[in-house]
Amino acid sequence: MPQASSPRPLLPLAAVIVTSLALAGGCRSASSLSVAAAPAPRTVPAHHVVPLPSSITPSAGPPVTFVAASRIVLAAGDPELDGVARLLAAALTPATGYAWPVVASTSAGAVPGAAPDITLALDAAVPGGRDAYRLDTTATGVRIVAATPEGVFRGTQTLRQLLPPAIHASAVQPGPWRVAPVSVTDAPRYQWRGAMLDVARHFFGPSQVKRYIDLLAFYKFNVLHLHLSDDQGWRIEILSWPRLATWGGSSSVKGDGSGFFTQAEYRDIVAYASARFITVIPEIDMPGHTNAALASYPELNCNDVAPPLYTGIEVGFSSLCVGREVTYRFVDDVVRELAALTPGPYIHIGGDEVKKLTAAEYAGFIERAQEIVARHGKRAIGWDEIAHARLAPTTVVQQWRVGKNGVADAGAAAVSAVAQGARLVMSPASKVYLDMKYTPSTVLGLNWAGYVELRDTYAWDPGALIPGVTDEHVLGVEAPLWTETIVTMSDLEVMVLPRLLAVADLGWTAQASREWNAFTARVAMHGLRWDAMGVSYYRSPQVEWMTVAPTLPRE
Ligand code: TNX
Repeated sequence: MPQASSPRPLLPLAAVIVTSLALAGGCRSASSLSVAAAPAPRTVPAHHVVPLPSSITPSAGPPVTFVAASRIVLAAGDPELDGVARLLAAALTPATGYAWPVVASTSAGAVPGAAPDITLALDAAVPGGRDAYRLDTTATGVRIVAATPEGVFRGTQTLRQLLPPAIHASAVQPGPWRVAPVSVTDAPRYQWRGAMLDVARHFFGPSQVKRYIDLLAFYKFNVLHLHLSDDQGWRIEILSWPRLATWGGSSSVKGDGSGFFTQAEYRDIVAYASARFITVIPEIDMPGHTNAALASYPELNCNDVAPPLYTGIEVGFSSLCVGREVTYRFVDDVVRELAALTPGPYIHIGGDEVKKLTAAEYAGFIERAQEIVARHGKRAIGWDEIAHARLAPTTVVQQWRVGKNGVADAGAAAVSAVAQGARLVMSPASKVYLDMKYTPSTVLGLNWAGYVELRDTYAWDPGALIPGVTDEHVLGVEAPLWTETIVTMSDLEVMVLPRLLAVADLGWTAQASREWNAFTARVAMHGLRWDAMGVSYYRSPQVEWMTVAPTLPRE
């Protein structure tokens, strides 16, 4: 378990300093170990916050050291902040062992207690949108203020990252629980900062999905897209078509698993995500990637014969029978039940990799599916192939395909999408597919889009990738994790960490502030955080992982 203190000289965190490898506490990467030359000096940043805030500067005054009597104070006793405060208390209690009572201040300002407090406040004047916040260390502790509870929540994640890594431990640690004097103003670049989890190829249950949500929230993601159906499995209970889950959910890739969410479990996941200001977007992939549904109901097949369950990893061989009306009753029932489970605005209709239909059949199906989604009060989103159909202006296109030059054919789909008024979520496989192997020696994952090391995920601009698509067309970024080869939570974590941090920075941080060396210097401390959380990760040789956390001076 990492300790908050270290035996080496204290580093002045109030400034960005360049120090030698030895002073930095022996941080080494695998690659620096293998070269004979003296390692290059490394930068120790003033903080290790990911994604990088808009502005984070050292401020005057002593560090804030929390103690057993520290509290979470709601300025003006705002009840809207109660949920955020309780989540923060729950995050801080295990490692500190402190009670972290949530108290309302009686007047507009925090009533100073005997100990440094965390004050949470709403102030409509904080600019930058609903995620924006300010965080300052003050004479009475740390103050986080935002126009919305969402903004305050984002600020609490920054506060967690300003505390030593041992704060994430599940048992009491010695501390001290100290925050360097700092002033943060922050707001995101994009409104869509997403991750997708494929629960169809291998099922991940409610507690595993919640564990992933915790990680996403920590890095200020606000969208969790659940890929709920595919050839190998159907993972959501649909009351009007019950065999989808009971039969379609009984398989997986390699046949080594099964499972589905009951509607009650699904609602609980949506609520858990919502408390952390993450919108869940359900995907039913149609008209292809539907073998699990076709296996469950013979009438969905043009020949009325249900195929066997499928446990391989080929794509493109299945399709709903688009000429039959029963298909649209099926789509309508599924979308109606999903819409009732979905407080968020979007239903994802898939639309990728259909090899069985003509272009006209495909477009006709997508247009009807899009109408059904609209009739149930939701906006449609689909993979970039849907741009070859007529799109409603509210439809969102998720760009995933790559070619020789990084985009190729997908460029045409994206340009067609924006010409129709649609906006794009950027998920280019060669950059943000978290199921791609990092290197040829990565055990898990696939490599059809290439090898994707941390730097490949980090070093591009979502607003400038596709010629003819400008930043105003881009809603944000989303990193899918397809699970053909991913079975356990630890498999999942090794594939997403550290690349998830690059995605967080892509979605949150202004392009002009994004710089690879500074990014990896901040990522370097997160390995200690994941060790404390008990989370697995890939020790990319592109990061000089810290082995001991820096400590703060007492005054
Ligand atoms: C392509 S991306 C797919 C998925 C696979 C993935 C594997 C997309 C829309 N379709 O069906 O799982 O590649 O990397």
